[in-house]
Amino acid sequence: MIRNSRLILALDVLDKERAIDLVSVLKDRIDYVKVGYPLILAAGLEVVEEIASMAPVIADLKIADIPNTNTLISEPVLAAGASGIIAHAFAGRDSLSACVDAARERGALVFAVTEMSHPGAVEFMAPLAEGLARLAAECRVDGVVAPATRPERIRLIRSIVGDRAIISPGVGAQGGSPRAALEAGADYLIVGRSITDSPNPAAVADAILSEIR
Ligand code: O7M
Repeated sequence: MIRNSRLILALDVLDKERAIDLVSVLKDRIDYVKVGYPLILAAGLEVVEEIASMAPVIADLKIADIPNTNTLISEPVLAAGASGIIAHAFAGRDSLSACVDAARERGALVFAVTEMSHPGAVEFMAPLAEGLARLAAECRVDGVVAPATRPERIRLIRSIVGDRAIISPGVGAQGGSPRAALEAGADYLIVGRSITDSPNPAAVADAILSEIR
């Protein structure tokens, strides 16, 4: 993985021109752009191709279906130029492996979600997170998603996934601290609204970068 800034921009905006403007301004400050359902549904899959021509894209479709459907979801988004895809681990070994296989065929990265960052994740995901992280490692994913809102959980998941990457959402708008997430073992911070909703996205990105340097 590219590792310069350790920032992944969550590009959850609905307007394609705004999305492209944000990437133009921010591309030298981030390692990847994470594009998910909001922008892809609003602007079409072509938006992945367009953004991928400016910065590496991780497609966040949180893929969680049967293996055959997972393959059918993964392939077009990889063909559109995504450098990585994100799948849920909870759908099980065969489903996650289908995403790993699709990514490998394209030389792309694959990440598995373990425990999510929002409060509701403690209801069902947290009790399963260690098993999900173990499964992700066994399926040879490149990395896992773990919550910056609960740095102690990043620490636990790090102890399971070894040197696989941990990408961590939940800083800023969801209340997590960039520095605490990295100190707990995250490799990358996924940051959306605190940058994209700001009147000065570059200044916010720069402030986060200086906090974590
Ligand atoms: O910084 P925010 O809160 O505006 O955006 C965070 C982004 O990370 C947004 O795109 C979420 O969908 C995503 N995310 C979480 O917030 N929590 C999770 O547990 C997982 C993700 C994610 O990216 O999963 C792959």
